[in-house]
Amino acid sequence: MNIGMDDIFKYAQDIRSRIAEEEMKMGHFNIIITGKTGVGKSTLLNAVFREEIAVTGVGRPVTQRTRMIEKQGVPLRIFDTRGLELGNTAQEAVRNDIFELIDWQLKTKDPDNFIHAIWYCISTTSDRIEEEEIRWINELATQNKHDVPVIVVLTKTLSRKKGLALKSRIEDMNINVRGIVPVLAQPYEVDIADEIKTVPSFGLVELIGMTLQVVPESAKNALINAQGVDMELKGKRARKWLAGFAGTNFAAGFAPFPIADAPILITTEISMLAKLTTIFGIDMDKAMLAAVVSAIVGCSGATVGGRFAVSSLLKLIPGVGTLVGGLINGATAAAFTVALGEAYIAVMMMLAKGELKREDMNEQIFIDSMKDIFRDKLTHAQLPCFG
Ligand SMILES: Nc1nc2c(ncn2[C@@H]2O[C@H](COP(=O)(O)OP(=O)(O)O)[C@@H](O)[C@H]2O)c(=O)[nH]1
Ligand SMILES: [Mg+2]
Repeated sequence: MNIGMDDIFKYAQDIRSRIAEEEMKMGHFNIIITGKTGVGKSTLLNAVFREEIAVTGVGRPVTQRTRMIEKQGVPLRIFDTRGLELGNTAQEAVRNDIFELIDWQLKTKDPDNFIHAIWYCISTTSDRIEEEEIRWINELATQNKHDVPVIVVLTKTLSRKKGLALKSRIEDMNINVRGIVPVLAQPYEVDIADEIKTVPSFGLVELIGMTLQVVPESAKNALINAQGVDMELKGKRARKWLAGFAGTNFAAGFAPFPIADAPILITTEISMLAKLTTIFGIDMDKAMLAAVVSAIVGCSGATVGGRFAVSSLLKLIPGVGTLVGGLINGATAAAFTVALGEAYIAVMMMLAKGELKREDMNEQIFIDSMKDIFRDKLTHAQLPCFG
């Protein structure tokens, strides 16, 4: 039996709907970012997160001096403060705001509202660090009621040496924060003897790694999804989830079913693709998902091979040979599903790294390379032994 593009779009639609459900379930990573105006908070946010959130995100005031920025489809809420550079009264107001915000979110009793981390930004370009500011950071770190971890971000670090020197000077001031990370969020251009040199950005992967260590488990998936600097982290998380998934879904007790009745994607596989997309944090629209499904069945024409394609793919799995009695058992289904998940992760990785452009996904070259990856994963699949 053949399947047509209508069927493919129906699968794409199903995956899309499941992605929306998974996004709802995932919850948010909630972060306060603070520090004086001009230290580079907006620049940092735009460099770290996968969407230009500080520029395009709509901020709504949550208190007099704090606004909340969020963006549809990104599991992230940023609380951005203003006025720290102003006089004592304004500073006092910002401080009260931060404590109140932490308190207020806590009182909702909904963990999805809790503040998970605070980034306090200090510019490395300022000549001196004010003891008063360090005292305040210490107070923030030790006296907030929910033990929200504070990380000091040393922004605009043009010289790593200077950044590290500043870091150890702050450490010597007995500050009680979870970490101090020098970063340069955006490459910096300098004129040296009439020549323009570029200082490359750095420190962002370290900042995400450190933040990931100190936030609660419930916020980790949202953070990994929302960040856009460490793609390997996304891949690692997705693969880890995938490893646990197959074992629980196709274990002993899985009723073998005839290949003649097999849909191109079973419900479990649709759920898997949705979950992997949400862990990774990538915007896969219907057309892209349709391209992936087309690639799985192996053709891009109006009518494709359907079940025949799947059965010939199954035979690639070592040890399966000819399908006995035309039945797919749990082990075969597991191996097939894991290979599909791995191929899908590989595609998301290529998209995230810019090695694959979304507009190229409808091209034969994408379909061929997805097919190759999938076939390779199948050929190297291991049949799990259950129970
Ligand atoms: N090249 C470069 N410029 C930066 C960096 N961080 C901040 N800036 C510049 O410093 C200025 C203030 O940054 P901004 O992010 O608006 O600071 P905010 O007030 O704390 O949000 C802007 O002109 C930025 O372009 C950086 O990492 N690299
Ligand atoms: Mg700003």
